[in-house]
Amino acid sequence: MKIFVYHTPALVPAVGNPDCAIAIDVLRATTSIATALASGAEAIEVFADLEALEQASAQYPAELTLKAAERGGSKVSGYDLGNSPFEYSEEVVKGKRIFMTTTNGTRALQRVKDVPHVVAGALVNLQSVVNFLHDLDPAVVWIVCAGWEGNFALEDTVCAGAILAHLQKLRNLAFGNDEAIAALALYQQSHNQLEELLRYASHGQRLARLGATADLTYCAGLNSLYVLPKQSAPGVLTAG
Ligand code: 3SL
Repeated sequence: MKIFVYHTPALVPAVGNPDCAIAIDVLRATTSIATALASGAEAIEVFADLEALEQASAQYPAELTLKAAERGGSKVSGYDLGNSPFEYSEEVVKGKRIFMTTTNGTRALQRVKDVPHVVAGALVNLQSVVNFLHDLDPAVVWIVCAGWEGNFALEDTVCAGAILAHLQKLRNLAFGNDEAIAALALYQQSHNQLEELLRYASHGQRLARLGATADLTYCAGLNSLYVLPKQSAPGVLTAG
């Protein structure tokens, strides 16, 4: 298995044929997606922009639908949900299809939607992702970090490194690029201080300024959920 890590969706090569892609947005989109599916949501459908979300959600029965939108860390006014994992409780999301757009995370998922196998990864569901890769044994994997508005984000890269570190315990891996080696080194250096790293990261500081410090603790919770958000149709994630 050969694994490439990309720090942002823009760094993903225009051509290439991976067998599998893992999209990561630890703060907070893929953490919230994992939480929603663990809480019994029927599916999460992801969109890069509000217009596409509105068009698609209008085709779906309103009583089975929730619309989630985040920009700049805050809920977009008029939407049912923002992007805090605490909003995705069983009472709120069970049986619902969630139409979601976020600043970076849903765009990372959109970027890889044509790859044969797509999964959303976060620290909270790390082992599920590792087990999935070990069982599937794809020849080429892209780990695509959401980053923040085109820039590197520590929390996503450390999660990429965590996947590599834990997968390496199960099998031999080939590193496809230097970013993969750097991600592994970041995780090896900081695996005992994941919450501190998230608080230190620029987006962690942005969320703290918005009052979302409990989210940082939650998003740093390694393996707190056993759920695999897996693409079942382009842009649609269900519990695999
Ligand atoms: O960038 C994103 O997609 C979000 O996860 C950002 S936030 O954590 O909701 O601010």
